[in-house]
Order: sequence, then C-alpha cells, then structure tokens
Amino acid sequence: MLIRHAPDIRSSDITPRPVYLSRRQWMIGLGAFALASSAGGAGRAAPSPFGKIAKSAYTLDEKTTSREDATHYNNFYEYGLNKEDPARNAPGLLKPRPWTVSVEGECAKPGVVDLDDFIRTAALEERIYRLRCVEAWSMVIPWVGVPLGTALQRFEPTSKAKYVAFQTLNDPKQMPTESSGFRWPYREGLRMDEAMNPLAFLAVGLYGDVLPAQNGAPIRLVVPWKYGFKSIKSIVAIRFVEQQPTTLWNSFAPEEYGFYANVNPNVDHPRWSQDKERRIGEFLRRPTLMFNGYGEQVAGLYAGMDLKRYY
Ligand SMILES: Nc1nc2c(c(=O)[nH]1)N[C@H]1C(S)=C(S)[C@@H](COP(=O)(O)O)O[C@H]1N2
Ligand SMILES: [Mo]
Repeated sequence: MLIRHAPDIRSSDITPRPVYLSRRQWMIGLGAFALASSAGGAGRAAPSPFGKIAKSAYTLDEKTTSREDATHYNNFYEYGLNKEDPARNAPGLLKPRPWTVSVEGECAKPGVVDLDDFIRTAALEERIYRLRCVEAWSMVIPWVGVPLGTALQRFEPTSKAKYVAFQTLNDPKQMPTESSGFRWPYREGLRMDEAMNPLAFLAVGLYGDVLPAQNGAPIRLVVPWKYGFKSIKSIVAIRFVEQQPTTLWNSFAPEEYGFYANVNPNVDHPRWSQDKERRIGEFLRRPTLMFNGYGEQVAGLYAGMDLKRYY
C-alpha cells in the first residue's frame, strides 16, 4: 500500500496555517502563473502561487505524469470531444475569476459563496493521486486543494442529505457545449458518506500552480477511487439531496456509466475490458487495481453491496 497514513505524519507537518489565499494573493498567484506560462515554463521551476502547501496524509509515492500530458490530454466535452480540444479551447473562453459556488438543498446554512471563502475552511494540501479514466488510460497527478468533506461541513447538511449533487458552469459564452446528445450542464453526484470520505478532494491547482482551464478551473472534484468522469470540473453548484441525483454520463448511457463508477478490474465496460490500463507516458499496459488502489480507505463504504449490480 503506497498511501501514507495519518500516523506516519508528524503533527508538525500538519500544523494549521493560514489556509486560504486572500484575493490579493490570488492576484499575485495568477500573475506569477501567467508569467511562468508565458516564459515557457519547462525547465525552470515556477514559484508556487499558493505559498507553502501542507503535506497531505493521503498522498501517493508514485512517479507523476508529465505536466505537459496532464494539461494537454484532457476530457472536457464542453470544449470538444478530442483530447487536445480542451487545452486549445478552454483557456480563451473560461473565466475562472470571479467565481462563486452555490450550496443548496438539505442543509441548515445554504449560501452562495465566493471561491476564496469556500476553500478557506481547510489548509491547502498537495495530494498525488491516480486518475483512472473509464476509457482505460490513467495518470498520476499532484493536485492542490482541500478535502471535500471539510468544505461541505460548514453548510451543516441535515439528516435528509443522503447524496451530494454537483453541477458544472452552464454558460454558453464560456462553454460552447456543442456536442449534441448530452444533457448539459455536466452533472455528477456522490453518496453522502462517499463525499465525507477523507480521500474525496476539491482541487484548485495542480503541479503547484493554479488549475488550468482545461483541467476544470477554478475548482473541480477529484474522487480517486472512481472513474474519472465522476471528477466533475468547474463546479458552480452543490446541492444536498435525499434521492440519488441524475448525472450526465449515467443519463446518457446507464448500462455503460453507472452512478457508483468505482474503478473495478472485475466489471468490464460493455464495450471493453477494464482489467488493464494505459498509464500515459508508459509503453506497457498495467493491471487496473480494485478501487484504483484505494481499497484500504474506501472498501468499507460498499460492504455488503453487489459491485457488479451497483457498478
Ligand atoms: N464538466 C466536465 N467535467 C469532467 C469531464 C467533462 O467532460 N466535463 N470529463 C471527465 C472525465 S471523463 C475525466 S477522465 C476527467 C479528466 O480530467 P483531466 O482532463 O483533468 O485529466 O474529468 C472529468 N470531469
Ligand atoms: Mo474519463
């Protein structure tokens, strides 16, 4: 098991620190980011716009995918269906600031919150996670962000909140969503206990920098034990609900894209096998791991559930 556990982390590593970035720091950060990108980036390490980032108790000791691949081989169908489309189209259209997240539904304290405020509930952490797409390729990406559960707690979900629904920005000027057949906007959802699992993460950055548009700026979900389509990008709304929410991929083809979508080498996609994957940057395919290798942390969520039925 390659994940570092909380007991391995000295408390000095997780000393609380001013977490969030003030608006001014963000501006500086974005400036530094623009500078680094225009200078070509590669070779010289750019200064982190986030300042000091806490070491995560849940990070992976595995070779990361190149930043070039992680930011130029993307799935973001609002900007086109080819892997190179999002990097080409998203940066010129998506305006990641200012940005608000609306939190609604079964909670005591709903509200529309500015992004800086939304993420200030926890220290920013870097987490290196595997990302396994349902298309049978994978990457290892260092994300920067906050635990989802911590960000959600302050809205005080009620006992009726059995699921959490997420929605991507729905603005045709910023997201062309020209591909027909999909019910835009992009929607995803988690069961409440999945959302509260410490591995569920909200990313605002990768490779120490602000999240690029094509990766779901300014804030996206990262659920490392599930297929990549659960990790919804550019989130504007979060709703606590009683019933399992409708999601884009599940409504498009329910027999191919289940609501749970846990990475599972034993349950094939109707049109291809899921027991191996192509790690981007590697030649040979590698075996896919149950729950993408995160079983120790999440298998308990599904105790007694038939994972072939609830795929
Ligand atoms: N809004 C939105 N979120 C999305 C998608 C999308 O098309 N639109 N694609 C999903 C899929 S299929 C994957 S594999 C991951 C890819 O994330 P990445 O491009 O940052 O690697 O984003 C997910 N989140
Ligand atoms: Mo995916």
